[in-house]
Amino acid sequence: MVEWTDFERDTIQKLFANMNYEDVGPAALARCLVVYPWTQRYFGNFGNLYNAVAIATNPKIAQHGITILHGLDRAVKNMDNIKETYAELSMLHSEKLHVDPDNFKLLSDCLTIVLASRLGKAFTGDVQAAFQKFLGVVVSSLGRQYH
Ligand code: HNI
Repeated sequence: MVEWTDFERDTIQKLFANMNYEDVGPAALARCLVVYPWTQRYFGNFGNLYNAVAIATNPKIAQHGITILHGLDRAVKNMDNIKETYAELSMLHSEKLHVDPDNFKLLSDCLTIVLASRLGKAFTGDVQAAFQKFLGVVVSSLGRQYH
């Protein structure tokens, strides 16, 4: 069971309340596919992923980036119950999509970098610490149904 300080809770709620999902989600997923090209293998039916520009302008990737952020929303709304909240999504990624769980961490790092670029000075060490802790719980919960 994860303990959250008031600052951490408040920071996570505010970060997501003020986040532009249409910007951050697509940018984070596109970055993940560019920086870690082996992650492209799961998106074989998403059309053109030929280079960084193709990935950044691929509407299916953009849409899926937004879907992922809405997936994170569930954890934001259930910060005390993230493990159970993601039981089904973890099963889906494991048994149906066969996504290697190491990739969750890679995507979460890209999300951090994109958010840092958008927030600039407001992305202080304390804010990053809260965000990384939150993403760490998400990553571990998404990986729980793997065996
Ligand atoms: Ni992920 C589908 C959430 C990481 C590959 N993913 C989803 C869906 C959600 C979601 C929500 C839609 C489920 C449904 O249709 O019921 N994914 C998340 C979250 C993370 C994550 C919250 C981590 C932060 N997914 C990843 C990673 C990969 C990934 C790292 C691969 C590298 N996900 C997929 C694929 C699908 C998917 C592939 C199916 C897409 C489709 O539409 O065919």
